[in-house]
Amino acid sequence: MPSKVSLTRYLVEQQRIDGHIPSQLRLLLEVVARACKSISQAVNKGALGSVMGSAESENVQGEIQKKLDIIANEVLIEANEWGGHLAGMASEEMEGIYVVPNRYPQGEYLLLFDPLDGSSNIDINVSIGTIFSVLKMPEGDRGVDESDFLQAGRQQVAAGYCIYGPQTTLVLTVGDGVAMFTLDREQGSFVLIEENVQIPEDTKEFAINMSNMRHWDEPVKRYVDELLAGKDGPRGKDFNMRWVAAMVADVHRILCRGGIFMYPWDKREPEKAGKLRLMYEANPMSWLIEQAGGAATNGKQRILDIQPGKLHERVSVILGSKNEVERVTGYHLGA
Ligand code: FBP
Repeated sequence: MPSKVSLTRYLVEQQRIDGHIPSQLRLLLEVVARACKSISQAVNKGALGSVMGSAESENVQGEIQKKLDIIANEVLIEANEWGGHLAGMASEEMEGIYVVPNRYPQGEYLLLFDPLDGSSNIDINVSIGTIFSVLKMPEGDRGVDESDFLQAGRQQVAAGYCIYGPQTTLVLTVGDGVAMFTLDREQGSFVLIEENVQIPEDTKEFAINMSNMRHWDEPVKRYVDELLAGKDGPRGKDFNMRWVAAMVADVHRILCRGGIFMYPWDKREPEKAGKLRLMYEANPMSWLIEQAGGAATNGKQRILDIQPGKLHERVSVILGSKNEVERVTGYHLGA
């Protein structure tokens, strides 16, 4: 690999050499990356930039928004509005879709994002991130509405996240494996640090919010009990637990060293399929995990095959090292 490969060069090669992506998608991803760079600067400033704390307003999920949730949302909307590559956008922080004004030619793509995932970590200086998913605008469709966005995760043409932690790292797939880029603050550009990321099929590390144990369904309870029983139990080996309470950070750890992440359905809100959102949390993360050799289910089926019914739909999430995901999914299917 040549000395320093910038994100731009990587995407140009994906377009020109490998023909994986059209120029419009390359340019769109560069706009998203630039927006993440601005968000990273705001996050990095913290209290010095008076961006900490709540915004006294609620989002469509009924959650109190953080100031940074709103700032990140605006940065992504404004950056992508003028790019000309998009027909519309959807965000965790917006009830309805955002239609790119028709003073721009209608773009070929739809962008969905969680502008700042892990909001509960914002005020305590723990990793947070932006998660995004790109879909094609249905052929010949003039004018955008919510139904255009309701495509199964397997139809994504790009997916990724940018984690704002000790480093700012962008992780991306366009269907040709997973690549990681770290922001070189001196140069102001993302530099390739790893290509063809692979997740080990087995692991000794699991991530779940254990405080919800009494609310879990039997298959999850059985699976976690066996992990906790360690080498004296049916699994015959010890497991360690991690929980950052930011999906972007827990998934990044799994892409770096393996593991299983679970936010399953539980009895607290039985009418909801889960806590996390299908379109701009579970789908992009599931495609990244699969592109890195892992697996992602809702306990019963492959998340990328779920046909969405509404924009802010929730889903039970089990993803990571293949053999562990298949085991807990098997427990749900009565194996
Ligand atoms: P948002 O912060 O975008 O609403 O995401 C939800 C989330 O923070 C996930 O990132 C994380 O995995 C989960 O909720 C943590 O939930 P809990 O607070 O129950 O541990």
